[in-house]
Amino acid sequence: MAEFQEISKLSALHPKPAGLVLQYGTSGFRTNAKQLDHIMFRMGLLATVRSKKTKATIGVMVTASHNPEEDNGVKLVDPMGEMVTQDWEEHATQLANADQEDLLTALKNIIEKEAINMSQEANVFVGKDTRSSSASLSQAVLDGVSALGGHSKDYGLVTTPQLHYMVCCQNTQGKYGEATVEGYYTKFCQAFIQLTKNVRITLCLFVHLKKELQISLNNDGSKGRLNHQCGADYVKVQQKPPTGIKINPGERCCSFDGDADRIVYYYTDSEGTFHLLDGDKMATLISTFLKELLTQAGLDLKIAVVQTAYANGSSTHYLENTMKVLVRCTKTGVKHLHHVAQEFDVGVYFEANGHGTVLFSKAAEEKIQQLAEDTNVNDERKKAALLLRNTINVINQTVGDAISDMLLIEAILAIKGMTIQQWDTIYTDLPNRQLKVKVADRRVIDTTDAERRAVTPAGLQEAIDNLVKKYRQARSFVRPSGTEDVVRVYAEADTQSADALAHEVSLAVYRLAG
Ligand code: NG1
Ligand code: ZN
Repeated sequence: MAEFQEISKLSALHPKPAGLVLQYGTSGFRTNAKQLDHIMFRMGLLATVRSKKTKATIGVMVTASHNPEEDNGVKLVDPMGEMVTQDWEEHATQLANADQEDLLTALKNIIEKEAINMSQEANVFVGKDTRSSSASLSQAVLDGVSALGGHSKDYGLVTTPQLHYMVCCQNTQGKYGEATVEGYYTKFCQAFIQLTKNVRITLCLFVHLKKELQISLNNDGSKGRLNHQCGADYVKVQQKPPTGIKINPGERCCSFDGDADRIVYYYTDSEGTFHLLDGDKMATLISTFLKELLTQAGLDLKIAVVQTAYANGSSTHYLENTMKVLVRCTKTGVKHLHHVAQEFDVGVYFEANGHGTVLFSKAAEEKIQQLAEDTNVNDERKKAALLLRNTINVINQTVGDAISDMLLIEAILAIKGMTIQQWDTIYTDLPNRQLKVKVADRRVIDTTDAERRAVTPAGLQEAIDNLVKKYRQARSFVRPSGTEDVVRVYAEADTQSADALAHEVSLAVYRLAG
């Protein structure tokens, strides 16, 4: 077939370095940008085939998120804006690792296995981050799409959540919004104005809310290296503000990661102490707000918070025991959280590192909508239903989105008349520490119970249990990272002795898995 000839010709321009093996992990392919040209071309091919299979538009995002500037990566976005399925992750790995001369065979295998109708039209949306390598790498994706005769739309510089949003809008015939960057900003900004406008009407007697949302931008990609001593990951892991940013006491700050799907808040107090408000604090604020509104609206909808093992123990304790909210723990990686959140009417999910959003079931959205339009309900119920409806509109339900999360948090703080300090004191984080350990093969560590216990190597879990016993309110676990060649160690305890516990557990990892 003509398209296969085109692939042979074009793939020679994107050759695979001999011996390179990469795996489609929790966040797609991610490694040094120099090794990715052939991967991008091949993901262009795969996205085209996926589009033919689903008869829908597929997204390809070129980014390495929070990784250093010299890395890059690629992720595929499925029709409703969700991550691709497990089977297709495996196809991606197969295609990526096929030797140059076996590429066509590998592609044909996928086409056959999935019974793809090759005459079906294909559409692929492509986006990229601000890394210097992203321009040529996204061009390689576009080459892959055109090699198979697919149509592509290059959105250029966009955030990951914007691309997810665009794909979802396109495949729902505009029901979710308009599939343009302008459409994205219009939708979420209008929802924010609507949400806070209602507040002004009801609370203007008590609180002076006549303020616009004033934002001052730093490290916006116009200069400096992406994520270098800044960004959500830096702030969260280092537990300090980005280098070179002047923060006045009590000033509300937030940091996004390299592709703006993560956000963390922070401030420094009058003594100069740094305070971080991470994904757990956001999940708590948002779920409390939603639970109160659901109660006021008299809506019997099941709300749950989905976390990972990295969630601070204090947050879980507060949610379960004070807020009486159902909490579920899953494996690391947004797709796991997303799936569990879909089981509830209202599923609030956040990774501690600030990646998260809220999902509303179709039934929940309908009930809220009906109540908001019902003329026979009392004012309190109606007001709550309207707030809920506007809250839904400000949330990007396709994926965790730093911009949309920021607007939601800002709206909630404004509605509740809360300062960042008051939000921070809802519960106190247990001191904690994350460390990375380099071992020969991190896959020797296998885990269970949502990654909270190590099954292999023998003796490791027992060693961790014995170390944890020496500390109060302590917890520690280890797992192989899905995005870096390291083992991650997490520890928390009642004091900053969590640092010592993390260190001791790291030594046990060296000893037993090194
Ligand atoms: P790994 O490298 O598997 O720990 C990291 C984050 C995840 C997730 C992915 C994707 C931590 C501890 N892990 O995964 O939460 O965000 O990157 O970007 O923050
Ligand atoms: Zn990211």
